[in-house]
Amino acid sequence: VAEDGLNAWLRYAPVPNADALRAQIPTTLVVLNTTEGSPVNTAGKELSQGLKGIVGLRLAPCGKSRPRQALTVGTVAQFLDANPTVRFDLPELINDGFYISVSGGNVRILGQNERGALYGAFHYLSLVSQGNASDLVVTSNPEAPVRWVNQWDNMQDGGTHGSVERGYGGPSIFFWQGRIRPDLTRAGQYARLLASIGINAVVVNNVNANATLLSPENMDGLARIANAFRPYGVQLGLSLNFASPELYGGLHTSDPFDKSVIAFWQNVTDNLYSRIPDMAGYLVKANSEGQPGPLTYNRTLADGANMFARTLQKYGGICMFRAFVYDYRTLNQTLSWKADRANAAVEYFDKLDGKFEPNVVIQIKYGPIDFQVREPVSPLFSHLQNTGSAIELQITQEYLGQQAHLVYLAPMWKELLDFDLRVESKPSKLSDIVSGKRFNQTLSGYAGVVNVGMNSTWLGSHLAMSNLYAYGKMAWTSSTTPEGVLGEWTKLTFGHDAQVIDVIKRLSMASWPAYEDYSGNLGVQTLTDILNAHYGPNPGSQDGNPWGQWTRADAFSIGMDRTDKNGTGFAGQYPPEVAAMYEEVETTPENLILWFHHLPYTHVLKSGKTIIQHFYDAHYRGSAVAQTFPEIWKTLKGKIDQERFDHVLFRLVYQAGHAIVWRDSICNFYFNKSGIPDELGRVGNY
Ligand code: GCW
Repeated sequence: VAEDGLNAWLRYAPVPNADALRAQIPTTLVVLNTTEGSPVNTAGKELSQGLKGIVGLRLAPCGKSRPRQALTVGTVAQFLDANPTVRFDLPELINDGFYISVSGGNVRILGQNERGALYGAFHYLSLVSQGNASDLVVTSNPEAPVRWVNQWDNMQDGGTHGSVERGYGGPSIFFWQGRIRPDLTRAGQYARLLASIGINAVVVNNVNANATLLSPENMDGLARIANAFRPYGVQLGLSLNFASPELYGGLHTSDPFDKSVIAFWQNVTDNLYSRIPDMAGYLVKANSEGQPGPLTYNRTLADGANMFARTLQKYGGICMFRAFVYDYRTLNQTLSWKADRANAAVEYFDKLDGKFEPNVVIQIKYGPIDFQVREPVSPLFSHLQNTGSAIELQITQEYLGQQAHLVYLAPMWKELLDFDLRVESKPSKLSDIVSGKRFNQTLSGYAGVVNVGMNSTWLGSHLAMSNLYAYGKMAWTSSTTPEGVLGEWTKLTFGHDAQVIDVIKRLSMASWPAYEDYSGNLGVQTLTDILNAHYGPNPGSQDGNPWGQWTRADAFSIGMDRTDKNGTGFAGQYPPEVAAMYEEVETTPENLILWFHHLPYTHVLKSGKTIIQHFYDAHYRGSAVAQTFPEIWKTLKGKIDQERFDHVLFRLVYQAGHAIVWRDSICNFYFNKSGIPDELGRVGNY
């Protein structure tokens, strides 16, 4: 089971209609590139292994003469080379895209490039796993070229292991004792999972980066990680510490305009590319949360990003530059009603649009603060029209229950991606901005903070893996539906039993709304402990903290006034139509009302309830929903293996209990603040 956990949705378990399916699949496999380590060769191995597991078919490699019916995998170019006489309508494929045709006993899986061929093989196996192998034609292209994941892996954690910041699945699969692990088996297994959902790069180290990563020994180690990734078409990316010239290079400055600094970085890049010719590029967190950056030298963020980007250009590498820039030392809520961390990204980046090198992509967290249970879409997406952007999502559930709570995130992502920013009063869905379509950008896309670890479930929880699966699928096709992709994942992970699929759907689809209900509703932020753990209820920490994550709760009222007229002005950072909507209490969607407005607890919502009553009711409702989770799960006893059954049950029981802790601490806290008892007599001094 532990091993199956590692295989996640790639278990290749036998399907119920295996015999019928097997009869439809050719028995000869033609692999158009058999070079060991090439993605096409990997595709061939996956097909052999997969079809053996799923339908019990042993594919025979093709001999000298080609049979008339075969399963063929390779790139379009390789196929045309090998079959000069075959008449063939070329599919319209872009980079990484693939084409599958199943007809007349022939299966052709062709990629625009090698990686695309591998994606096609995984897609085909997924179709067979879901019980479908008959006549079909699929042409699939990714919406965006950047489909990366980020790992916040530290090289060392005082002890021996590399820890993972905000990681809940054990120590790093890459680092150990300040070095790269000698055994990188897990790195390869991770790349395999990622390739199967279309992810093309992994930034392996934490954005709070350690400069010692740049030692020759560690560069050699990074090359070994890249080698483990390469058969899966996954490229390696690196986070850099901006101050490395001083911290590691012995220079007296890290000023991006200093010649020796520029030479230092060019040398680093050259050394990396001599070892890893296909490196994806860099990720940089600068001038944020105490990290060094160009502003320290009175240079702009663009000056900083461009310095890295230029070193990468001759290699085709990308510099992902994070928009998560804020200086918490300047935030002091007692000084000003207008202070607002949410304003920072647009303030820093707006004037820089168009000043970035073409291989810079601005990586923007979905909301203006920090992975809260509900945030409005970051307005920065509407400001960068001449610069590529990528949305940063979090698969690891930092504020969202840290994998100890089931929270299926795809519904939240879908809402964000579907949001229309109405730039220049034209349709401007977030998904069309990050696909590059809306502003004609060639480099743009998705970055997901995943933070898997050595745990045999990867994320620490079996059910949490649906978030990773959905992330990849949505980054490929943003119109992917949360329910559809969940059903697919469940079939691949837990089998075809209709009841299993139904139960996991019920639990998962109910989970984000429930978590929002018991952790922080009406857009007030996740009312968690903001000071350190970001786990469990701590509404008291939501004000007076130095992180600028505030609710401004007092005895009478609550919420950040982010209006233009009275507040922090954040609402005014949106294009006019959206700004107008958020500016007024009446037109602000109620699930964000306290994000944008400071209102009395007695303010009456559209439901007729006061804000405080809504708080009480929502917290009771959400925790009641969580109470049903273990009971619903128990109906699956005997339907899935005992180990996974118990593992999930343990977490759901815990979640049910913790939801009550959440409910009671939040309700009591706001009762104590406001003195207003619950109309239903559940909260108050009775
Ligand atoms: O929300 C904060 C997290 C930090 C993280 C930071 C970031 C890696 O709590 O752990 O640092 O965001 O995204 O840079």
